[in-house]
Amino acid sequence: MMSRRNFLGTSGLALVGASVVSGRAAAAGIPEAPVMKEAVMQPPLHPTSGPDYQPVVTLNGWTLPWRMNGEWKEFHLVAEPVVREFAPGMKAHLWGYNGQSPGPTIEAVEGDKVRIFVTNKLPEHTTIHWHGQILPSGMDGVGGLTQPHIKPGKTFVYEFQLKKSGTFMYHPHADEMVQMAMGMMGYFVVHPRDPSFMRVDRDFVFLLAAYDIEPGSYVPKVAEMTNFNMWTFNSRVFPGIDPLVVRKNDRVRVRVGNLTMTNHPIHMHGYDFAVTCTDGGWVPESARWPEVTVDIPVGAMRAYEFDAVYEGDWALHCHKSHHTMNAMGHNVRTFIGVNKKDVARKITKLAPDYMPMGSAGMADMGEMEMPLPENTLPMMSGFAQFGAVEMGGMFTVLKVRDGLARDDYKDPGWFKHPEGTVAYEYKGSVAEASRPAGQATTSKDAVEMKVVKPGSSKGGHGGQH
Ligand SMILES: [Cu+2]
Repeated sequence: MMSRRNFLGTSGLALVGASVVSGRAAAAGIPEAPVMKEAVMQPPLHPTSGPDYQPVVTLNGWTLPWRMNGEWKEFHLVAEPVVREFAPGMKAHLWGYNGQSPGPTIEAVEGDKVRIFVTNKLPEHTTIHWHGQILPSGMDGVGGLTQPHIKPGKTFVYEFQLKKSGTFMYHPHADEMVQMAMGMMGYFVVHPRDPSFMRVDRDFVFLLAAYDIEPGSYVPKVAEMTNFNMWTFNSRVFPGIDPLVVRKNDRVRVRVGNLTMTNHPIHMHGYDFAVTCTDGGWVPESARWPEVTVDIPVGAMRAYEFDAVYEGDWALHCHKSHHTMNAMGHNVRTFIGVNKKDVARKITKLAPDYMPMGSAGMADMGEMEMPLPENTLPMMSGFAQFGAVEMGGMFTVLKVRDGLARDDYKDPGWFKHPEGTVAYEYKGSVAEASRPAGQATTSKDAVEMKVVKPGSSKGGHGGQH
């Protein structure tokens, strides 16, 4: 009957020990609020009563256990400061729910009566808005407009019946700019009452969130509007994001919600797919069209589906190339085609370890391990079976494998490509293409970079813009 036991009951399938869940003493009449300490994907939480459904899995996250109290399904969220690891090597001091940011995913069934206790352990007031839910106006969670704010130390109760199935989100509607920049958000998935409606075999959820955290610091700059340096899936960055592990021939759904301040074109390799659900509801079959990239507008959710018929390691990422980078400055100069030999000779006299970089592009940064300031991540990192992946931020891998067990989400390692199916080097001779006389094409014609005295009018390439 207690939520904790439901949760531990799945531990046979657990990817990590149940010890990461620590219960709290339940106050009289209030269900306990389980807490997650680690950013590791927990196994799907199958229903133990009510209609059957295929539970979702939350990338680097978990589902909030509940208890039944009469005809009410009761949950307990605690808004509080949390520490979230973005990837090994970097931790952020955020605000979230029940020990993590994003908060735990809430799952329930169409028609359920839900009672959600919200305890505020933040230093300022908060509320929770249930994005996309059809509910009484007074349960909509807009501080000042539909309810008094929840003061620090207080607990409020939200009660409503779930009118429709679909994919919804939750987040504060109080000091919103600060509280969402600090990571307060979560998913609210409502499963159809008819278990066969829109049934899939694997159902992944994650939220897009962006942070601006200066290298060497821990707290996001909450006033930042555009210039973020950490682009995350569920407040994790590559290579810290879970892969989406899928059994060959499974029907798969991926639900992506955007609570950042810009749109994200989410692109998945290897498949075409169709958007089957938005935060407004299910998309009728006659209104779907094929896509390989789905743009997720700000404050919206898109769920897409496909049959996992093609085995392999398939990249899944935001197509804005700056969003697949970790901490970087955007005023880095372009040195492509610049010959730094003269400049390097002079600098190494003063700093023997100096490495000139960027003359041929920036790929060398993905392979080199340079010392970093405390608590930040390299701009691009991550290695796979063929070398450096040169990615960061909003990037992960869909891994489709034959013969997995039903609820097996363990990382299967890198794909073993069938012989003769990997791009290979041509070993024959390559003839020079003929070009018109006098057309400069190669690096021997590159611009020479010169060291000039400060203040010299011939600033050239070293000058300020
Ligand atoms: Cu993006």
